[in-house]
Parts: sequence; C-alpha cells; structure tokens
Amino acid sequence: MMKLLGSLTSPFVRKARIVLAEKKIDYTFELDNPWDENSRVPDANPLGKVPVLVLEDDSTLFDSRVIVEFLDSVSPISRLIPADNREKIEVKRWEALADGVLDAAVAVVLERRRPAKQKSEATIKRQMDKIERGVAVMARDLGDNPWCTGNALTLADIACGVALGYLDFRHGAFEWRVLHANLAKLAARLAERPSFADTVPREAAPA
Ligand code: GSF
Repeated sequence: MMKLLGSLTSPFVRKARIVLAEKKIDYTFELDNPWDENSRVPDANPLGKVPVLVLEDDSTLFDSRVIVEFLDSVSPISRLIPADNREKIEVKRWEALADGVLDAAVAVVLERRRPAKQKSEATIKRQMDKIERGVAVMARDLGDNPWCTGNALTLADIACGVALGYLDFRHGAFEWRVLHANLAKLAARLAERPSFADTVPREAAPA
C-alpha cells in the first residue's frame, strides 16, 4: 500500500490527503515532522520536505504537485485535473497561485519564529504582500462562479481551500473573508466535504 509521509499541520501534506480522500485511494499516513532532528524525511526526499509519497516499489514522489498529479492518474474516481490541455493548465495555474500563497505564508511563520535580533520585518512585509495580492487574484478570478474553474470541483478548488484554511490556522489576523465574500462562500462549501473536515490542520495533541 502507498505511504504518505507528513505532518498534521503542513498545508502541502493536507492537499495530498484531500486528493487521496476525494479519489478514495487507500494509503497509510506516517507522521514525520521534517523539522525533528531525527526525521526520516531526508531519506525519502533529499529536499527534506513533506509530503513524500512512498510507492509500493519503495520509490518516492515529491513535491505535492507531482504527488497529486500522479494520484489523479492512478484512479478514474473523481478526476481532479481535466484531460483537456488548456483546462489542465488553468487548474495547474490555480494550484501554483495557491501554493505560492502557502510558500509566503509558511515563510512568515518561520520568520516570526526567529530570535528577535534576527527577525526581519521587511521580509515579513514582503511575504504578507504576496499573500494579500495572491488572495485578491484568487477572488478576482473566482468571481461569482461556484468553482475556481470549470463547473465542478477540481484541484484548483482543493489548492485554494487548503491555502485559505492555512491562513485561518496561522494568520488569523488577515481577514480574507471580510475582504472577499466569494472566497468565504467557496471555503464554507469545501469545509463541508469530509476530505476537508477530516484534515483541518491542528497542532499534534501533546504526547
Ligand atoms: C513544499 C513543501 C513544504 O514546504 C510541496 O510539497 O509542494 N513545494 C513543496 N513542506 C514543508 C512543511 S510545511 O510548511 O508545509 C517542509 O517540509 N519544510 C521542511 C523544510 O526543511 O523546509
């Protein structure tokens, strides 16, 4: 059976878990925090990042974009990436936008954790600007449509929903719902799906 290495807080891991759930693909979830000094993640991904998907032949896939594109191809259930090339590119662009917002959001989390003397407010501001511009473009491109692109759930909605959920988790002060009512509606609809409800990020329960 395939094995997903990851944490309960990583949005990129959550994206993979949601795709696995939507496509009803069986897998084992192995918790491994890449920041732990004795993490095994570097053995599976030289970049030392999660998620990593370990296939039955023990080969490994990374990063989350490669993982979800692979997963969409292994099962015909709930196609999340359209076959038509133009539509596929549109979905991948949405995913790049959402993942880019996540990269900036994670960068701010890491910068805030640095010792006061090393923390750079300029870096935090630069990354927050990327988040705000990225979310504004998500809202602009969604418009009044029920889904990010096309007329059904795709990877675009999953990636955006994960990014918005991570902002709730780590950037509560950024009131994206107030700024963008259409994104709030999309997020609320996605939150009702078991794939989303079962993967809401949380700090691991204290041991
Ligand atoms: C990003 C994964 C990532 O940053 C992907 O999978 O899409 N492009 C990659 N993962 C973080 C955890 S989290 O913040 O989501 C990670 O593994 N960081 C450990 C490190 O050494 O950077």
